Amino acid sequence: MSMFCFQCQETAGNAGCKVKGVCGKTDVVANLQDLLIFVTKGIAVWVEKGRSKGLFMDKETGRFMTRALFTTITNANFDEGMIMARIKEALGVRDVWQAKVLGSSQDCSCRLTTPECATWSADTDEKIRAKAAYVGVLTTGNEDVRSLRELITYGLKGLAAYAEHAAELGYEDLDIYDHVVNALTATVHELTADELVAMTLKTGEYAVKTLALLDKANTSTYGNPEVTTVNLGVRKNPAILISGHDLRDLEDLLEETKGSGVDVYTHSEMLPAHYYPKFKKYDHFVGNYGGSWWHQNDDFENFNGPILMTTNCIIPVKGTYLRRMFTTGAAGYPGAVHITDRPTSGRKDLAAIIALAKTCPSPKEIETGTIVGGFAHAQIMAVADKVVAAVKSGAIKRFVVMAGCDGRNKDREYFTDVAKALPKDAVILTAGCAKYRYNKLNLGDIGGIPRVLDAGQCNDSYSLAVIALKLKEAFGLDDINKLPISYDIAWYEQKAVAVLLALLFIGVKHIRLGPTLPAFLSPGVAKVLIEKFDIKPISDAPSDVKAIVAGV
Ligand code: SF4
Ligand code: SF3
Repeated sequence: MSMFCFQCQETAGNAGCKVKGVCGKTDVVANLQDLLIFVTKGIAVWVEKGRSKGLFMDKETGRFMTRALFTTITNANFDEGMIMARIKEALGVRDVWQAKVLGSSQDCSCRLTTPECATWSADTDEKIRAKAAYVGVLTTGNEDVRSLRELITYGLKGLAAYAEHAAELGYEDLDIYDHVVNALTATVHELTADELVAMTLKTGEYAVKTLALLDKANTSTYGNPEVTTVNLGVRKNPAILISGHDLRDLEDLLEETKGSGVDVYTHSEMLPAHYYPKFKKYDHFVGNYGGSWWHQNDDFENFNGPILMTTNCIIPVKGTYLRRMFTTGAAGYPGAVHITDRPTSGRKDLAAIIALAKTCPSPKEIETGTIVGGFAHAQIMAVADKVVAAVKSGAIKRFVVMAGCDGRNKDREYFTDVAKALPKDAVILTAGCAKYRYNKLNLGDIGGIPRVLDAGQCNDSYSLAVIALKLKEAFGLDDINKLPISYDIAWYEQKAVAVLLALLFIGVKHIRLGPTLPAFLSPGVAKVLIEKFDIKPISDAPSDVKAIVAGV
């Protein structure tokens, strides 16, 4: 075994990638990502110790930790050099904290232990690579403790991604960064299983808080999403395709391409950007191109112009488009040009991507037509009376939350089958790239309310929680689980883990999860989740639709 990773749904054999990632991550990159997490835990240890000496978290450290966690999320960064550089930076941040905490006495009077992640160091790439193979998931021997430590870590990776997007828009919360420290240190101290379960749920609470912060950042900056018809066709101009989740990067791109003759299209999780009022003013912001992330080999080849990957999900490049692919932020891919962070004021330097676009042919048309989205919480609340009346009259009998991720696994056809088989009085609430399994099916509407309500990116999952809580209020219910809402969640990467923990925190039970239950849940931990929250694996579409209709 040269690596071990089981953080995503596509892990080899639903057990663990041991030689190379199914995602395309090499063993070297996988191990370096483990080491980056290890050293980031070391930073957390010194911040925690610092509290007893009156030293507290600052924005730079919190931001560094969340960026480091985000870098290791599935399909964000495949670039060995970038991860190596980040490990060295992390060692530097950790050393500064260690020096501050120890002061001149070199004595830590606090009673907390000092695990190896807080003290190990290396001064060459060779030593870093050598250590990287020995700090991963399997260093925790007890299966249940390992499972809980990883569940917390993956929830944190998702939370960190959301925090990072909010921070890009100038919204940060030291309390969230402090939770990152608490949760990371919980994975290195010798805690009981009960204490780790409590920290898992606490991470769910902070996932809600972080999603709320991101919602505030997005809506304060770009306005509340509006119901919008998005074009799927193409124009004759040269163009840039932007993918991933970062709205600030899109804003920079739209501003920099203004008047240049270069059009901008969204791909995959960037689709919901069209719903924001502020982005509607750009007449060169043309539409959405292609499907969800795993179709990118075909979509990017056909697009003809440059592609900007702002975050996950990147897949291994096949074909000729690598010379047209750029990454930025936490994303990285060997051979793709990386656009550096924006200066303190101003925009990212996108000159290279725009210059390349001007030399490229216009995108090849792969489909035509439109899709409709923009049903985030403010829009739903604006028509809340209509929705409540439709439920009371029986026109809408059930809402089915089918949010989450898409993926390559063939079993994901289940989600298309469920969408098709649900009765005409059921409405699907979605967010995330899971929607691509059914958002082009034309499932119709109920009295003007579309049967697929897209709240946005996985980053907008907060909307689904707000909608559920508001409906609970509107119906005067004392328990969110009494609403006519079923949860049929598709997960793939760690942001979905954060969303799952957020749903558990707000009290949602009976969630169906698929296409498989996470491999990182040990039988013991899975049992706790099943007993406490009635989480269940998906079954087959006909059986699940029958159960959903019956409210089971
Ligand atoms: Fe395997 Fe997923 Fe880890 Fe990639 S991220 S190495 S596919 S478990
Ligand atoms: Fe998708 Fe990667 Fe999770 Fe944002 S783009 S939902 S998988």
